[in-house]
Amino acid sequence: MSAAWDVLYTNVHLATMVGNYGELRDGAVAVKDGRIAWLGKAGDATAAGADAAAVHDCGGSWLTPGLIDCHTHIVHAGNRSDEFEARLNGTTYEDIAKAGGGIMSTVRATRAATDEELLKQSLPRIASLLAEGVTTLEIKSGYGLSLEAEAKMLRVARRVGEVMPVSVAATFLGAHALPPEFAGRADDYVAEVCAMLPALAAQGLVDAVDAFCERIGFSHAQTERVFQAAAALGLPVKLHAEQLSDQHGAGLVARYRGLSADHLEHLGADGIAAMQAGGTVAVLLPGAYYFLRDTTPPPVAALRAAGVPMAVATDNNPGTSPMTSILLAMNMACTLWRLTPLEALAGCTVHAARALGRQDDIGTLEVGKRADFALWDIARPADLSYSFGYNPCRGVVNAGVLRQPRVAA
Ligand code: DI6
Ligand code: FE
Repeated sequence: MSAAWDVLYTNVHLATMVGNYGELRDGAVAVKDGRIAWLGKAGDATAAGADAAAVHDCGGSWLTPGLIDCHTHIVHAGNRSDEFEARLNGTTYEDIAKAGGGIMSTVRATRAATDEELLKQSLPRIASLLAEGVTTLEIKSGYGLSLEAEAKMLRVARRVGEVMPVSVAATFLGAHALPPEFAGRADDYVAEVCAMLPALAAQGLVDAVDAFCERIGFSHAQTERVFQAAAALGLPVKLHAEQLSDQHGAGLVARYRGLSADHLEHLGADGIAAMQAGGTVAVLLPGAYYFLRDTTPPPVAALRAAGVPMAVATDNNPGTSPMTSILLAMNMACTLWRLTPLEALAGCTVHAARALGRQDDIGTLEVGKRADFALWDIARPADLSYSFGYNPCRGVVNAGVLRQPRVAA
């Protein structure tokens, strides 16, 4: 007779992230076919009437939904530590840009890399996130800026989900920067981006469409053209909005019922109201704020008061956030911007799932959801936001399978 459950994870405290932390001490979770089949008090598991083919003793650790990094540019070639060092030795941004540095140096390196090289360079960064309990990862294109090179980035993003125990959401960010071939012809490049989209979507490479709406990126009108191309294909949109100035991008993405508006340091009251009405998640990216030594925090209190869900992500990228720690992003969101530890954890679970449009599948511990878990050697969930530079993850479960067991403390 086959057992009703494949695995029962027991001797564990649960933070279901339903409601608040949804704490359930001395709990157990049953998995069947990669999904959560049952959860409750450990003592009730037998009464629930099912037996398990295997039992995993979690040694009194905490179990949360697997963490979700819902905004990254983690697939890219090269890095920019040379520019970091040059700036700290007195070179200006202007000098760096004149010498062909900045984002274009990453575009050159990414264009020059083969699929295999791009994957090889990206995997150690991804492994760092996965070791901290990440089970879902969003990866943007945007350093190719041609059909061929954007397709390569998105293929590599898909490949990451095949070779690593993580589910990947691939986002097309063709409207990230103006490639040199289109200098002075931004509208022509936007037409090119809109033309790339059907070809990339037809290859199954696009889960969502993003753009960089900024004075140094693309205008409100140009961004809307990209959104129209996405809408024509039924693809959801998200936006780098109000990072350096208020372009009213959050209002635009909310009008398209977008999944998320990201960064938001310069978000105004109109944008908050639009996001509230549109059900658009605010994705907060403290790594970029820290690395750029920005001084204008996003309007966290107003977002909270409006009930706009807030997610937290690494924004891993070589220019403004070379950060490969989601736990550090949580700590920064609390220390720099006064999120509570509960908000920070919700920001990397339940609200991050919504920012990817996957709230019915991941982000909380609920029967029927994907059995993606992180196991932690902590005293209480707030520990995840409290310490920094310390990794208490003792195991990661992907679709029910324990993939990274570490030696129990
Ligand atoms: N906003 C940023 O901060 C990064 N991209 C974006 O849209 C910068 C990316 C880079 O400098 O490589
Ligand atoms: Fe970004």
